[in-house]
Amino acid sequence: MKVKRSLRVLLPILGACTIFVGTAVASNSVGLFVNGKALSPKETKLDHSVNIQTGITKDMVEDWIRKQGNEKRDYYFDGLSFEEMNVDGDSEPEVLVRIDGGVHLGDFFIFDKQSNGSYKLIFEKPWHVESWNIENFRADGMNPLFNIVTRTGGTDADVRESHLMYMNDSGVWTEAWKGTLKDRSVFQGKYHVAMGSYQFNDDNGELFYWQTEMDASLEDNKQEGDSKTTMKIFNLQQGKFIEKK
Ligand SMILES: [Ca+2]
Repeated sequence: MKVKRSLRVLLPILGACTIFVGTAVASNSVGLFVNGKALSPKETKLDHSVNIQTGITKDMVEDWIRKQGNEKRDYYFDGLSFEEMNVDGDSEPEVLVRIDGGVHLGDFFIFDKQSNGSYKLIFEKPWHVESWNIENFRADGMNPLFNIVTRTGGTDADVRESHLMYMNDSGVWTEAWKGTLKDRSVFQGKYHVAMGSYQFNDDNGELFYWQTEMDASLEDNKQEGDSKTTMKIFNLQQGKFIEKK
């Protein structure tokens, strides 16, 4: 395991109504953003009027995980950070938690506040989550869509993926789409690299995804041969982005 970064300090602030407030996580710094725009400290103060502080602490979150977590192994609580965000249509924030256990190791959880005030685990994956951000697009009537970027891999492989996820009307945290952002592996004595990105067309509800594949030298990472780019289009059908044929 690599040296762990110190615990990131997260402000227990939640967004309300259409204003989304979250903590921008960066090493040794805390910033706030609203709808993707960075806020100055002055603007941040103004937003406290629409936010609630629920007083959730790291110790409380660890306790929930000890009691409700699915994994038999120990969790690496030194790498835990969390953020309160209202991911659905009710008035209460949910708590998104990630444990950074190394480059490719980690855990991801969502806890939902119950009517008796307790928090219930509603989603868990052994994912190393690099970031979670609200998307600037969503289908009509859909809860906010989050881009959750995960990183997996091991010896000779490094994969970064984007999961577009949301809370459906039944309270199930749902993956609407998953795509590769970067996939580097060793194949036939060379690196094989795939780089991808997506964009949503809010005029017609189509999700575009492009991917470029190429080979590179193991010695100096320089490209060998031609690259190949492909494009796919996805439509939202029953809450998931399905490839258009
Ligand atoms: Ca909620």
